[in-house]
Amino acid sequence: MDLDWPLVLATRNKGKIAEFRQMAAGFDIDIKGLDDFGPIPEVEEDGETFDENAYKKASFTARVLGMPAIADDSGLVVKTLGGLPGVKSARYAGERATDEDNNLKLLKAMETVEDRKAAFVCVISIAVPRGSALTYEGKCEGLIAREPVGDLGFGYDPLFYYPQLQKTFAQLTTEEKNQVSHRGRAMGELRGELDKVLTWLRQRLGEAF
Ligand code: ITT
Repeated sequence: MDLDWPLVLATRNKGKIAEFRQMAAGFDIDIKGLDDFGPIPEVEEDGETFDENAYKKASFTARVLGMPAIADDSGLVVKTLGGLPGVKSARYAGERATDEDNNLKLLKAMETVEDRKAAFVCVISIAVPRGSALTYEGKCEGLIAREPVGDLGFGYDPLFYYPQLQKTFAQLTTEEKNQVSHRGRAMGELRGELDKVLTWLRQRLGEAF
């Protein structure tokens, strides 16, 4: 696939950027993160669903930068915690929480819980400076481990045990994780419609410029 413009990933999360870059390896696409553009206004992630937040991040960034943007809103949904940390996954232990703070809080909340079922969810939204956006969703089911295992990946990866591979996500290489993860699956959906996406983008950009 060839794009005549850079693809802006509306994220400052280095773990996400690394995974998207790995997925795009082999394609001639120039992927940029928000940190490549210097200071730009922050979008408020106050939506109640992954869908809403992904759309907000993608369309806000596309408008501010005047070029197409792709955003990922994702998180961990734990059944026995009523869906928490959910859309608040990045800020579960507080506004400035680190991954370690969030993992500790989750372990504490799950201390006496027997049912460890959880799912990672990812919604990817592609937006242009004006108008609607396209969205793709991916989900991956697993179990919350009793202690952190592995040091790869980011976020809740050390606590997300994937039974099919008998490993946590933090024990998988980026390539291995992308093959089964929520983000990899959402991107798989997008790739399945790539021709449609490119036509959609070219039409909208033709109108915008
Ligand atoms: P941006 O909004 O800048 O993209 P963010 O980290 O704030 O970065 P989200 O609001 O989408 O992104 O929150 C996602 C959080 O969910 C992330 O910080 C992790 O804690 C968790 N998460 C999402 N995908 C994950 C993955 O693949 N592995 C581990 N944790 C993940």
